Amino acid sequence: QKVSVIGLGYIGLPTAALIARGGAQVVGVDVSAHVVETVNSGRVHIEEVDLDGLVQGVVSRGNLRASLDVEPSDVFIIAVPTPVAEDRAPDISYVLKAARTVAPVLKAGDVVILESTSPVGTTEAMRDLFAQLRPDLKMPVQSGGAAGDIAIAYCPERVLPGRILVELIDNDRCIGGITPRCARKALAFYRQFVRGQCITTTARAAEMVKLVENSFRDVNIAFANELSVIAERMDIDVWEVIRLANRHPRVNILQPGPGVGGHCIAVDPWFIVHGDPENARLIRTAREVNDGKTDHVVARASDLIDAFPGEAVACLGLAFKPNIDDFRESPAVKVAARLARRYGRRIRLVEPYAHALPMEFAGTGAELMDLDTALEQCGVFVILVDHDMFKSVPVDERADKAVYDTRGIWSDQPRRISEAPVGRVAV
Ligand code: SAJ
Repeated sequence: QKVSVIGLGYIGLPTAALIARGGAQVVGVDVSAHVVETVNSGRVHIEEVDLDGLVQGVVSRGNLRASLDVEPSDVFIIAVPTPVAEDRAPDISYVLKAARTVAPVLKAGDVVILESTSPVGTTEAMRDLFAQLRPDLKMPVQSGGAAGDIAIAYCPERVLPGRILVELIDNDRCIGGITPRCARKALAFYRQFVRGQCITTTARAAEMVKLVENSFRDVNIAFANELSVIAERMDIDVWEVIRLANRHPRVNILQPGPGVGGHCIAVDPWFIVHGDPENARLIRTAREVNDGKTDHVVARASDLIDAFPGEAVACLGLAFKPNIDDFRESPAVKVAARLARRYGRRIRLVEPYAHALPMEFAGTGAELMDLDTALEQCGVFVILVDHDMFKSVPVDERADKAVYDTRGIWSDQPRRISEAPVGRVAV
């Protein structure tokens, strides 16, 4: 069996490597010559637990190779980006571009699977493009149940960065076929390497499932973020309220923070909103609440910094979530960069996972600093990420600090009275 994976990113490369480990001949296709060269030399261009060893092994055994060009195969997996445009409209141009490169090499019996997070209808759009480019092949059609010469399916991934290789195998998969026969053919393929349950449905439903999963999380985080703003006004500890409310057997509130980051949860809900703007009211509001939380944190942190003029400010954490080195789309970077632009040299960035100053801070005067030095030199602390390293600072080492804690990790922090004439600052 020969499998081509189009797009060697965070999903495509681990997927290609896992299938190759199972013994298939896998070709990873990417538009970047750098990515192709890196993979062909047995190395990786992305950080993911255990991925380097796996890629090195399958490349050296000859099961995985990378190429700039698409070749004839039995199975094609498309895993390319689907960003949102400035106007929040989903951009499926990379999917259609990938489909255009696959079309010329398609033959009867092939299976084409789209894995990219996509707005509802994208798999059908891909089918229509194939039909246009390859009139010699019979395409699967849902109504009437025509079998088609090729099988086309949608199968979203739902892996968590940092656990990708484990979750690719263990997570349940939802496999949506353009027709039931398409779904069955894709199912037979995934069963070879997925240990979780594989459940078939329609392509449209599977597309929606992926969007719904991340929107569900976004809405729930928005609930926690909205609560945190209300509780702050009422001078109540939101984390205590959530902890106590979660003792109810049917309540499970998530954690507030400085906003929602990453490449999925803050993006995918817009695909639903764009699909039905009139009815997707809660989903849109959740996005606005979560983005608004970042603005709120900047304003409140600025109040605190202004209350202690002349003191150095430590921003703890830049990653988009705890204990990882991924800074893309990170609300912590957004907050710290805005503070750095405003307060310049007063801002110190404490991020054990950063080796260099991220470009957002260039020219601001802000600098990277380790935690111990920050504890010695800074009077004001803005906690943006709940890295384990920050959680473990004992209270006696920070009792004299003024703290704005967006993650609720220093719940025993005593309040510090402002020395500035603005009066007492609730921190
Ligand atoms: N966050 C909070 N409070 C919480 C939980 C998360 O503020 O209680 C924030 C995080 O700090 C982070 C953001 O949300 O900034 C997203 O983090 P995450 O851990 O919720 O999710 P991701 O983006 O790493 O991965 C998500 C996962 N989706 C779901 O949990 C529904 C993952 O399974 C998906 O595969 C991934 O999106 C994706 O690629 O779609």
